[in-house]
Amino acid sequence: MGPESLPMTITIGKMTAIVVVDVQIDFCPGGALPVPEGDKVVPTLNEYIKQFAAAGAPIIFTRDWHPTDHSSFKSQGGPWPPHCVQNTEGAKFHPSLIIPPDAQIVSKAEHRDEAYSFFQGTNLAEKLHKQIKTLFVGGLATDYCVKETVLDALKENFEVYLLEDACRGVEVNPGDSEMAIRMMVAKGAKRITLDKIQGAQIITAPTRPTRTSSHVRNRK
Ligand code: VGL
Ligand code: ZN
Repeated sequence: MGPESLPMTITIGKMTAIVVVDVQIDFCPGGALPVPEGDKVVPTLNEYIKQFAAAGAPIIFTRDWHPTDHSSFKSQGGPWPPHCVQNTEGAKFHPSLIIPPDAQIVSKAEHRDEAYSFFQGTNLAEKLHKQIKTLFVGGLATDYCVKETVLDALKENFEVYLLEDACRGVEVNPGDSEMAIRMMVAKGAKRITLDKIQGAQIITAPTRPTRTSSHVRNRK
């Protein structure tokens, strides 16, 4: 299947989760490790989040959550300025991000080792597989945590959609985000944008196995 062959029908329900990666103050303009236009993902992500909430689909937020002496910090010989230190202002989610009360929050890189993917160092894949088949992934940064999370999710045999209009990259080297997207797609991720989900009809499935799911169909 080529990248153009998106399925006509996208189903959103209990088996499809949205994963919002690291939309934290430190990764937004003015923060300690700002992603250019990082804050621009917020309004778009909020629209996705509302759609998933309306469908009763699981909503997961990841956060970079480092100790003060994290190995990725320059002071420890790593590549980055200190960022997303546990319990600091910069580690908080962007204030405009909608966080529904029943959302799951997953902290990562809590110990000294760097972990760009939220599957790293957790048994999350195993837990999620009990219920979830498909992950819709967006957030920050396209060329680090989003990329590693998507690639790990594909390795763990999830179906993965990249929210192409709701992610931004650090771009240490110009073109890094584009390259990251190409790699994710090459490994099997499908790109999707809000218009494919928004304005769609949410209907309750009539058959028993999917009874608790809502289906979102594109109006063609
Ligand atoms: C990230 C650099 C360092 C990310 C986290 O969330 O993409 N990037 N730590
Ligand atoms: Zn980090």
